[in-house]
Amino acid sequence: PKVIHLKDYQAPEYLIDETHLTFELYEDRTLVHAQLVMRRNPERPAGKLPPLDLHGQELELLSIALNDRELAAGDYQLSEDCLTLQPDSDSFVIDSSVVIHPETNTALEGLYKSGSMFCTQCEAEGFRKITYYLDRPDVMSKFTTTVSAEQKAYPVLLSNGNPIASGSEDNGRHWATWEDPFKKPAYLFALVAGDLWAIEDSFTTMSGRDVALRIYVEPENVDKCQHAMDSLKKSMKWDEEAYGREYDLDIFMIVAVNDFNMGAMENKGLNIFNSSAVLARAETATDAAHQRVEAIVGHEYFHNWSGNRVTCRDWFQLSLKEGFTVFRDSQFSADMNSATVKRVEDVAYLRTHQFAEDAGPMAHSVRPESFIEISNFYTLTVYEKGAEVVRMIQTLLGEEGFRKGSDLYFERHDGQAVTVDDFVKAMEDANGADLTQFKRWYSQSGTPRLTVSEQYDEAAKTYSLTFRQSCPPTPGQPTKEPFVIPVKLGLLAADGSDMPLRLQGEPQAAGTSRVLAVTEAEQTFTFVDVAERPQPSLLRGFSAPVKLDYPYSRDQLMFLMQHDSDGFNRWEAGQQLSVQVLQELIGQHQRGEALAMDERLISALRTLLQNDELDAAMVAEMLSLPGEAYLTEISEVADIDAIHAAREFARKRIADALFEPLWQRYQANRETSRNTAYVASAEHFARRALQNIALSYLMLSEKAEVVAACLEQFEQADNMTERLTALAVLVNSPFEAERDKTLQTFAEHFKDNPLVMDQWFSVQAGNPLPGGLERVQTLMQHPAFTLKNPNKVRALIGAFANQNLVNFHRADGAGYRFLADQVITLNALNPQIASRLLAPLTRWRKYDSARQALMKGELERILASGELSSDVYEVVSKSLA
Ligand code: HT7
Ligand code: ZN
Repeated sequence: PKVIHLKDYQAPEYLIDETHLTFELYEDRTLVHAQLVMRRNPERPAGKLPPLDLHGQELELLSIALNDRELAAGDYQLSEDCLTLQPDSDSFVIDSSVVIHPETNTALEGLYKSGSMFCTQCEAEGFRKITYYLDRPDVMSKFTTTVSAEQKAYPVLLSNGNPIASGSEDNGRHWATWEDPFKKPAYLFALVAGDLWAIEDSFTTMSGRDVALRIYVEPENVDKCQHAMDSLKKSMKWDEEAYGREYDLDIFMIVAVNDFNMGAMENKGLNIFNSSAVLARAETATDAAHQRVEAIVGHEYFHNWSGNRVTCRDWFQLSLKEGFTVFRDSQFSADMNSATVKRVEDVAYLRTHQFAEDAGPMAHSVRPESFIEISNFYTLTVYEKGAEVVRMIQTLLGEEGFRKGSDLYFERHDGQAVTVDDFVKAMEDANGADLTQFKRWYSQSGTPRLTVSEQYDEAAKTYSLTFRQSCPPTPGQPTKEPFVIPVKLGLLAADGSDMPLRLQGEPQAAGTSRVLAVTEAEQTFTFVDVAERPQPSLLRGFSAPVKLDYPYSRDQLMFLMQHDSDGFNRWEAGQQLSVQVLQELIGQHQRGEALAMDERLISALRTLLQNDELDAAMVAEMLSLPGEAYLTEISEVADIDAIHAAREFARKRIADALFEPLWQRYQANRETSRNTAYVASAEHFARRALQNIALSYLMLSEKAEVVAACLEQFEQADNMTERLTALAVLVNSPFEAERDKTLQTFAEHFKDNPLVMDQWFSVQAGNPLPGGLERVQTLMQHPAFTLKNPNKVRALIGAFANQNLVNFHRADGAGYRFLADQVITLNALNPQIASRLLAPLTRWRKYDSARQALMKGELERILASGELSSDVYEVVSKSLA
């Protein structure tokens, strides 16, 4: 397979000014006619006309013409992924007709069928499976699209832009033409045809234009779209207020499809969504699902500027749109809900999953240098770390400076395909800043470690913090240069108040929380006028994606948990305390000692539970112990069984010691839930989060009154958040009869709702009790399961391999063998899903030598299993290198 390098980038030889497409959709084939109005790229060297290489894959060519002259077989060359011909003038028109087969397309890339509807997914390189084209993001064209299909089965025909004409034919077919006035790359093309219903609304933009809003779904889902519509309107308003960005077409459409490889796609004016990212109502979707819908609707909408109006020059620049847009959607979610809870969730996710990626064989920089298959680079590094990099730019420039930079970026590059350098340059130019060294965050992979030591001089009243940064080697990058690390910090006095901060050389104190830019491998900052020895609160709000190393004692952490004025760092202190306590338990388990837990963790949690004034959502977050995956990530060699035993022991100790306050908070909150209709808002999410984590602890007591309360919640709740938690805690409990009954009742009730059945699969896939693999194998035979639907694969197999660590890492390797078997099957059906699914096997270096051998053995078996897709080949071969 071919490796593509960023250093080899060249601008295209030809441009496509206009693209006119006609689709004739039939049940057994689709005909695609494309007319491309092309010209030579004036930015390329003049001289002899170079050959034109059009991308194309899995296309059956019917005809091709150059300037109306039909070409014969000898006039062009065809290979597996390219059609080459020789233009004879600077401007010309290409007409082609091809046959494609959406009805057998299980890869869900290009044009495919999801149930009875036709839909597309063209990012990153799916358009070449639709027609011969320059399928690269720096070729931007104006599209006109006509779709024709049988009227009865496909009453709704959609594409990008505005509808300009439609009509019926006398053979039972009809057609519609759409015109998109904005130039766009092919990856933003979309087409949908189906029997769909829509909910409609409208939005008046800041300049007073009315935009029609439509969400299209299958008829049975039309009652589950209101939350997405509300989220869309909030997103449109927020982008005007926060970034000054106004929507530009007369219509904005979202279509929900059941079969989709990712969450959603920002096609111009016609977003296509995984139904799991659109449909949400109290009875069928949890609070987390409601928040996910809001975030993804926002994310895709925000792409209209950060991605569509200003797009990427090439796929190495993917984070230009994805990192920036994730940052924008995180700001949006923070503004719509609790900002601290959002930050806590994002950081916990980043540290568990992106840090693991950065330490593994697929580690790459935010702007990768090379790839074999671009689909493999829609990663946590490009998305989440990319968003952290943008956040650091904002931290360094300040909110106002950042907004000046984003305004300049959008204004300067509207209608262009640009690079990460252009983004940073706009930030620099708008602020007179120099971000040259900062840009190492885009080119160096790996997670930096920041080690901090302190020195207090009582006589001089000075306090010095010394920062040492290093970054471990990653594939292809044995050594690293120092990063610019913004460290937001405060110093706490013994009474818990924030001290004024004055650095040596400064005329006066400036605030009580400030950002230091650490730029050298080792650097000391000295504060003066420090009246007493302070407790440092470091990296407030997680101001940089680094591993912070500071020797906090448990008493210091308890102090920070109570007093830090930074909400994020209060949570962080609790997490660090829990990590210390859990690591001690893990050690005891490994040495075969009786487990004994440091009771200070319990007293800290008791204080939290007894304080009614605290935000319930934060209390819920602080009651949640670090997950097994995070404990794995921070272990040198992860001992899954010890991690699981230690964590379960701690949970049981907390449950026993805090039974009373947990029971009291549970009952009070459940009472409110009983008396309040479901509302999808931050305050109600918070109450239910606390109620549900309390229930999960209380069930460990195995008391009859708790089981009864759990069953009451399962049976009486008016919403999925409460019902699913009750089901999950029963599934993970020893109460077999209740477990089987509730599982059965749930499945009977929701058998016709695929998204709810996904949750039913996930709850069981994550059950850590022995026999997990056999349960998953049995569930694969369930009529609601199919390997052809990515949501089902993620819900059952993905949840098993990523969340059920004790069962997946079974010592006999059966979990690994099972996963490898699924990857081999999926490789032929859906390569993108296959390659994502195999990620847990790539982390083999984290485990003991016996497990390492078993995991590597399965990777080798995949490699030898026959013809591999480029997706699977790249991940497997890099993991074994
Ligand atoms: N920009 C979208 C990426 C995407 C995608 C990429 C590869 C294969 C399938 C895909 N579906 C969507 C989604 C986003 O980040 O907004
Ligand atoms: Zn995106």
